[in-house]
Amino acid sequence: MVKRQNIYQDIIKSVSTKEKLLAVLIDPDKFLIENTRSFIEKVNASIATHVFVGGSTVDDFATEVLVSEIKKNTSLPVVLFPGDITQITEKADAILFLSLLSGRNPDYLIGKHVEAVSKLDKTMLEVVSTGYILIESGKQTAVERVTKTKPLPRKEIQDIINTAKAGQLLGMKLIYLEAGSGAEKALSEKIIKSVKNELAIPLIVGGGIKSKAQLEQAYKAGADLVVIGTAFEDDDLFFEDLRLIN
Ligand code: 1GP
Repeated sequence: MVKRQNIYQDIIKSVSTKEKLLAVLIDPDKFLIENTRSFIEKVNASIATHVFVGGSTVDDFATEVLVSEIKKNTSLPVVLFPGDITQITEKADAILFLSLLSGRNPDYLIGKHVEAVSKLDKTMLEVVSTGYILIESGKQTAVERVTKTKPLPRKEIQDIINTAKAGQLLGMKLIYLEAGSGAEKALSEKIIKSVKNELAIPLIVGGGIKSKAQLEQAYKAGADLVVIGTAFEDDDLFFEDLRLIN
């Protein structure tokens, strides 16, 4: 099986040429498989550069079935954003190997990663080590509930910066600042800018982004890749705002 193994390098290249990236996040738990084709057609016609697949709680095999369907309909890279090891499937191109740096639950810092190794060894997935940082966003999010961890307070900017830098010093390849799916408040420009200024590795930002204006604000503040899920689930017309021009 020949697989793309350059997804991370492509992100690095985009950062150096200042090309901004957008991932559409599909949660297998909330998505009807029969809608895949029409949904992915809209993704293909938009400025999206990646499809992320994952959720906090997903039925076994739902991810594999969905990823296979997505791959049939797009040439965009499909990246796993797993809430659990049951969501690992070789049908995708890459996996964000997420360590929840904002929390102090050893399972989500290293435990599940050890469990994942024998599964990953059987795949050709590109594994991208990612420091995942959950930031308080107005209400409890699924990540908080499932991982039984507390998000970092929004006001503790230095703590957020230090957490991201610790991830970088540990050799992680990406930092993902997360407000949580369906967050009431997306991350502020100040948080994104402060972290970006101190980081040498690419910065992913997600959670609660519902408009083109918010997307542009996140890019302007320094996000290299933005992840949007709920806004596409709630409003198909949102794709119209993000159509590829040309
Ligand atoms: C969630 O960051 C992603 O993990 C996307 O969040 O669903 O709020 O767009 P939304």
